[in-house]
Amino acid sequence: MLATVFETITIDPRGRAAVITINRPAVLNALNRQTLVELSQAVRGIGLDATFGGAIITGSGPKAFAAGADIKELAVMTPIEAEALSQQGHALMDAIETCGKPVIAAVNGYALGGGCELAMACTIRIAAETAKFGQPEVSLGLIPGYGGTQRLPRLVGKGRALQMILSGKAIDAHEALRIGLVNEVVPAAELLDRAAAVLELMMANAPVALRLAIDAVNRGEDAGLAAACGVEADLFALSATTADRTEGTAAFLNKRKPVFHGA
Ligand code: CO8
Repeated sequence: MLATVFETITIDPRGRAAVITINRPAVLNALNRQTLVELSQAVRGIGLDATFGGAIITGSGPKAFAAGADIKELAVMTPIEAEALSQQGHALMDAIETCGKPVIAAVNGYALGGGCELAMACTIRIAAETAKFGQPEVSLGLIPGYGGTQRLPRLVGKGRALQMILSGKAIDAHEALRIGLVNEVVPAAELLDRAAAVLELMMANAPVALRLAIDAVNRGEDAGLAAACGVEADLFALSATTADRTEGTAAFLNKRKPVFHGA
């Protein structure tokens, strides 16, 4: 189990899921340096902890998932500090993408700037009807710095991404669904239950296969088709070495439920 004590986030087990809640409601869960560090530690810890099969990231309070990087810090940073902070944010997003387990963003309100970038680094996004998404950095004289200029076009296409990034205007949850920024929109009261149910469906499958499938999608994303299919073939071969493959195929052929051990 994760033993670390956190100040800006909480972690609550919910079955095999770890629910990570960003807990700075007075500033709409703005992501300061400490929050980035704590989220990174939490995600890495969950990735290595066999008691957890996946995670949900959400925000405390009814208003915000995360209203961006903490503007108090952005107001005074030097360019060198800005680069370090940007790299720290990238390290967090990378930790989420490579933790080997599904991580669902349960977006309960504002997901702006770094908050939108955090949601985009998650495996999938489920939004409350009240959620809002945006990259308002240009209104502050900045540009997105936690991967937004790269992940947003990959998710919604270049034109829509540039419209959001250059206008700085937020879109609502239904528009986010329409353009492919989120996977589902649900009533706010049902958000956590729905995220947990979707994660449960994923976690019922073979853990190593989940890890390899996430890896195949992420590593193939920027490669040409032939190279990406090469990555897939290698990881497919790796999946064929697992006890879970033996169990999963035997269970199907014997018309019973598989019991996976993640090996
Ligand atoms: N940082 C710090 N404090 C914040 C932030 C933030 N991002 N967002 C809200 N707060 C604070 C407010 O200052 C306010 O504090 P106080 O009560 O002390 O005045 C409190 O939270 C409540 O906020 P509001 O009163 O403004 O609440 P409203 O309901 O009126 O408005 C909004 C909600 C629309 C979300 C509004 O708060 C807002 O526009 N927030 C800023 C959104 C924004 O611009 N986010 C992008 C930040 S830039 C960024 O994320 C860059 C990421 C990459 C960084 C790379 C590092 C180098």
